[in-house]
Amino acid sequence: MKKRALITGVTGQDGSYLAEFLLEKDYEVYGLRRRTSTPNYENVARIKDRIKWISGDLTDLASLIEAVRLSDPDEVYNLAAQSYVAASWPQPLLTGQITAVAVTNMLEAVRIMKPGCRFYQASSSEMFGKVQETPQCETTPFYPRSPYGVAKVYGHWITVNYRESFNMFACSGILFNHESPRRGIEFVTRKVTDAVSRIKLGLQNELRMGNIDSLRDWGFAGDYVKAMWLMLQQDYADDYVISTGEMHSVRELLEVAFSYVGLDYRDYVVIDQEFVRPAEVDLLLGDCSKAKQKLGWELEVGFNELIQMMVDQDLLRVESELRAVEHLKLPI
Ligand code: NDP
Ligand code: GDR
Repeated sequence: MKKRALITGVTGQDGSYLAEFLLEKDYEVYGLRRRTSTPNYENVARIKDRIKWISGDLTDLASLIEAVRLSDPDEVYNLAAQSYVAASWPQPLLTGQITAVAVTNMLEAVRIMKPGCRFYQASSSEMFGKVQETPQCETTPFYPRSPYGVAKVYGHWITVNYRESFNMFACSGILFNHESPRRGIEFVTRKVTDAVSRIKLGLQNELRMGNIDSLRDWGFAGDYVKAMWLMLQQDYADDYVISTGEMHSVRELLEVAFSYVGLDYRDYVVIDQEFVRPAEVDLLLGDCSKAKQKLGWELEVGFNELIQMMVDQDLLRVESELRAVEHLKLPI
């Protein structure tokens, strides 16, 4: 019998990598997708036909109950969220509904329909916010600095609470920033690698940025989804920090990305208050020794390699967009 997994947020960065990983492991993969006027399958294009699609929204409990009934899953990965920190100030209530309260919807759907199923909650290093110690590990107190961070703290504790109240196999992965060529274009790594490609190809001549002194622990999304799966293969449900244990500033990110194509970021970057946040998380650095020890998890892609991979992919994409535009200009 094939194992069955239900993934929420499957069209996002992590969902797409996780779906590929589970399909390789011969899982039947069910993907929850919210209805939109123009569906976007870009991240899952290569595996779209191998995913069993279920329509639903994290804020609609009835649709989640139906999703669990239809998929009858062995494992549920709850990755859906309003995940962009900067958007959580202008949309704090929406962020609270999707990123916080809707975690209870998903847990309730599982508790009602399939309480024996294993559950993964996508928690975040943003919960550490104004960090109380460095590096941050599973026991570091939370001090969130954005409506998004506050929402994730709720999602984290409700997952722990369902584990303790109903004896559910519910795990919370406290993942530090992880990136890839599939990262949403607004997030800082992708914003930079996309801009570097456009500047290199003569389509853009400046890059407007917020606080370039903040420090992050950036890893590769493809490595991080393996940790999600490993958490659900253990004998006991638990919570784990997943990180690289290395910290780099946004400024270093700019240096690596621009110098990779032979440019100096100082010639192009303009600081713009529009991208400075009302409250900042100055630094994040994870200690993932528990995951290494108990899950045997290891990362494969380092910081420079990650950023260069993203620049390479953006260059290819922007070049092919350019070719398409040139093609359209040809006389017919
Ligand atoms: P993305 O923003 O790329 O993906 C979010 C996904 O959630 C999308 O598929 C989106 O669908 C879906 N979604 C949003 N709202 C709803 C809703 N109301 N109902 C159903 N689906 C919805 O996020 P990532 O892949 O980067 O992150 C995955 C999870 O991990 C998120 O919960 C994020 O907060 C968390 N996280 C991410 C980290 C990172 O560095 N990437 C670090 C730590 C935690 P649509 O395509 O329609 O927009
Ligand atoms: P983050 O990621 O907030 O850490 O949340 P993001 O890439 O948006 O920001 C990282 C840091 O870069 C600084 N920054 C800018 N950020 C953006 N987006 N745009 C800019 O122009 C810019 N200039 C400077 C930010 O201020 C910040 O310090 C990500 C998300 O994936 C969350 O869902 C996840 O939970 C956390 O990582 C861990």
